[in-house]
Amino acid sequence: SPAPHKSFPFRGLQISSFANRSWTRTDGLAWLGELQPYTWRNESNTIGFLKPWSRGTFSDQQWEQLQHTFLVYRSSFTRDIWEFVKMLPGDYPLEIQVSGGCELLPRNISESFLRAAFQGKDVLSFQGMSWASAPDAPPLIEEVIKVLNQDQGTKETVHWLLHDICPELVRGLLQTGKSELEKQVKPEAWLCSGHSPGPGRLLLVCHVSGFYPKPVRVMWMRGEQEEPGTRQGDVMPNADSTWYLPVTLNVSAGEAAGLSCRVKHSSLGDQNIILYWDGNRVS
Ligand code: 7LP
Repeated sequence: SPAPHKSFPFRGLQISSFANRSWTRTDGLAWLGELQPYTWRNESNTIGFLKPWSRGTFSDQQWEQLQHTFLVYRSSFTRDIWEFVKMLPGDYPLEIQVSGGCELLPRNISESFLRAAFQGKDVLSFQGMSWASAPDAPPLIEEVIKVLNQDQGTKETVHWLLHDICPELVRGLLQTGKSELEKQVKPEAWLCSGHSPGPGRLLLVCHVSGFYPKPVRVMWMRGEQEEPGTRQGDVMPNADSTWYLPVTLNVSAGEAAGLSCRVKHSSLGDQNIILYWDGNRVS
């Protein structure tokens, strides 16, 4: 298959909360670009497929093996942390986040990573063939790393997951999920004036909505010049899995005439949307 022209990073996330000596839960989820193909709730013993294409090109048997690997991992991880807490100073509650994934690059190269955070701060990562502590990690992490690095079997499994399984999974998902991943939906745009920021001033709002994928560029312009005061709002989700973005400009009422809003989006090709502010409008 041809090299993908856009990149779709794959990342798996694990969120583990240890409230006290007996209460814990671990949830997992995974993203491919801005789509979420997998979920794994603490209550479930199987990874949930959220897309019709989540199986990728793996066989049922390959999925069973992966499923089994992750099930063993989840219970071992929980037991490990309980052991570490007995060994080390520090107390509950504990919050551990693990993230890992890969991205296919041109020329059949792929890049992988795996790292873990403790109480919201990066503490360790997997580098090459072993575990390493993050800069500024608390000293107790060195003890954890010593123990982890003695487990050759786990290091080999992690290496296999990161460098063999992950890129192969992504290669399959790019095929089975192609049409959804490459979906393009054109934005609509309209102009409004917002709450006046003060006497004699206008807040011009350029609303852009209904576009997919997420990257978009919206600028307030005077002729061919971008207005320096342009302020991007937050990109917000619509209910139909498209995006919405408001972009504002604070101007004196006298300077509003001659302004326009320009929208660039991949779905539009070279045809930008350009809307002109009507200086005579009443609102
Ligand atoms: C799969 C191997 O996460 C993220 C994906 C990692 C997949 C690892 C695995 O499950 C555990 C079981 O190992 C035993 O059986 C294996 C075969 O099934 C092999 O034979 C292996 O040799 C044998 O030991 C193993 O128990 C492992 O330790 C599970 C957890 C590994 C792990 N570590 C990284 C994240 C830890 C972050 C801790 C941070 C922390 C800790 C304490 C306080 C603060 C912060 N292997």
